Amino acid sequence: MRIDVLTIFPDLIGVFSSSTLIGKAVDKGLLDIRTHDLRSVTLDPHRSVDDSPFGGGAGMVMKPEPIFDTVDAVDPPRPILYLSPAGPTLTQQRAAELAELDGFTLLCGRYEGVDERVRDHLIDGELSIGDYVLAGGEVAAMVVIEAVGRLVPGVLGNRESAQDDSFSDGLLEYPHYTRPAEYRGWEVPEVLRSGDHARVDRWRKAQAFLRTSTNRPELIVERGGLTRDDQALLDEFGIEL
Ligand code: JF5
Repeated sequence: MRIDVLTIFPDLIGVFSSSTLIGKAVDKGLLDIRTHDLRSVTLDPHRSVDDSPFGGGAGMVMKPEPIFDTVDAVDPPRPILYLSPAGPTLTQQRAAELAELDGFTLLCGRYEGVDERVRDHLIDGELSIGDYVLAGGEVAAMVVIEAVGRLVPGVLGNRESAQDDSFSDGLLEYPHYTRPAEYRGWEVPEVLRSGDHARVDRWRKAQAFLRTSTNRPELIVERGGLTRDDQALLDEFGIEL
């Protein structure tokens, strides 16, 4: 999968793309991440990528020319997605859809954002990572690359399969424990040490329901509520939602 990133801070994306999970996937040839410095196509002595807004007001706006010229020069993979809090929010579902593509491009804004003609005539869509404002799109781009990249076949090892993730069945993750079996007097639940794998699976599912109901009740509603089987599972472990 090829992911191109258009940014005025290519080094930020570069360090991320060569580190940890994503860096290993790049080394294995599974991901091809190409960053393009929007300043490198500027011709003026100051290498300007921004200018003051028509109509006045605070802040600066990203000029259209460096963005259009970079796209013309590079012909990056489509869709071109502009990272902005005004876009539809990235979800696990959307990440999975992006992971099916051969590639896509992320445009990182700074300042007050891009000239509207970039929105109207260049990009294919917008993408938000949540309802808060960042100083620029680069951190959001890294979030998208990591969320999508780890779903590309081969990026995660068998040890860390994406199948078991939170959200893969619309529920939050069940609690995890490792050794020691007792730490500072706090014991690992007996069921996890029982060797009864079917009961372990049922306990984990019940715990996932409990955690989801407590922290994110709307996710239970979105699943269509509890089935009779779900309720029986909760009853088995004496859990009341
Ligand atoms: C950005 C102008 C874009 O702040 C964000 C963002 C928040 N959620 N998702 C993305 O993007 C950066 C900053 C300034 C446009």
